[in-house]
Amino acid sequence: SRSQGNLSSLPLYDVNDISAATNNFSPSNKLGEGGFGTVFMGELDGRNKIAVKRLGNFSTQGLDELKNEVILIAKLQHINLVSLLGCCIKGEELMLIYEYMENKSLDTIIFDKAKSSELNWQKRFEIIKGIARGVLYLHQDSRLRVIHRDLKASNVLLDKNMNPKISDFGLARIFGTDDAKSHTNRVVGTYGYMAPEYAMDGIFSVKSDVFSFGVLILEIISGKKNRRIFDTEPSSNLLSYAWTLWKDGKSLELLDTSISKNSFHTEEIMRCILVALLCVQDRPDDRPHMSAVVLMLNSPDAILP
Ligand code: ACK
Repeated sequence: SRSQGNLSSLPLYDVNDISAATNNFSPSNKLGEGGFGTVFMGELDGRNKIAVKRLGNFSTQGLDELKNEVILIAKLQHINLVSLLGCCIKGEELMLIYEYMENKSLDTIIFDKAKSSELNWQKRFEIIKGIARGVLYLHQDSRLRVIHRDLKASNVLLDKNMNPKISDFGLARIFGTDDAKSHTNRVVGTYGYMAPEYAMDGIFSVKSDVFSFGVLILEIISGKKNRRIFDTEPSSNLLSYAWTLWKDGKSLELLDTSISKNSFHTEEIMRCILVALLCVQDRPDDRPHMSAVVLMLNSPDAILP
């Protein structure tokens, strides 16, 4: 049963309809830890599979702030964002109910040799483009402008058709204008994906998400975790490095062997790498906006430097 709760338009579910709650969040149903809380597998009304995020104990003020954020996030609807189906409040506890994502997170696949071999280039490219559309939607929706702040492989979930959906908006911040920048003393996010101005000075903007997205592209293509990529070449030299590789035709060295065998897609792969390298530039102003990223990923004729 659901009712319109005080969380504005977000359906409010009865705790008795959520199996994960009625079986007292049994550890065997635990999917993992996400930003702000633990995620459990469950069913809604005994039928539909769901993921329930159980938020930790908050102070009354913390809970209020969180509710505000949830109200905003609930308005975001996009095929490349994990949908928030509703919530459930039990005393001081808040549970968020999400659609269930059969294929779990991207990092469980791309960094696993056996599993990643099933992910051919075409699928990887679709995943990259899907994530890009999701981030673009967050950045450019005219009612709400959201900066995710923690884009990474473990925050991209895959549905049963391997469509990517961005999750974990716990750290997201909402912005009014395109070029707004903000400063925080509490840098949250994941080292290795963080833009330098954010990691060092706490400055975040749409361009800090663009940086993380660039790292994500390189991971999806190479099957290597972010740190390794930056160990090989300093990021400021990466762009010229990619050009050299492209010109010399030995580009595929960087790549996961399972996709590099198929040279048929060389142009697309290199285009992706170039987009990624534009995204991970040190200066935020040098990085493209997501609208340009989506354009470059989709169009063979997009102008590159
Ligand atoms: O990689 P995973 O198994 O997939 O571990 C993480 C963990 O919970 C913490 O985020 C999983 N998870 C989160 N949301 C969902 C969801 N909607 N459907 C399925 N699994 C989820 C995620």
